[in-house]
Amino acid sequence: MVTKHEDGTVATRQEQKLKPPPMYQVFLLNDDYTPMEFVVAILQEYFNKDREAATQIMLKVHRDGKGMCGVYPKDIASTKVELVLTHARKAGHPLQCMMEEA
Ligand code: TYC
Repeated sequence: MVTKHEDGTVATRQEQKLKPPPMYQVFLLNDDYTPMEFVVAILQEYFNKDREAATQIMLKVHRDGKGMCGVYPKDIASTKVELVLTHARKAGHPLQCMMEEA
């Protein structure tokens, strides 16, 4: 952008063209072995869901194969996926967690 002042001076400024950062949806995937109670605890601990909301999401994943846990900027989504996978493996469960650009 170019601004001409009355005294003849000229000011330039870079156009405001920055887009908001892309957001990422984090999903849990169903499997036959991870206990329902473990999935509910994961949703409460890492995705700030209360017990009611966590149970609804867990049941949706159980029924439909996949369910959304939250939407975050890339680095936060990626950290949550890593934390969930680490927690699940340490507990000996095959729970899968993934992210997708929203
Ligand atoms: N299907 C699992 C069971 O019957 C429960 C489960 C729900 C597992 C959600 C993973 O992301 C998941 N114990």
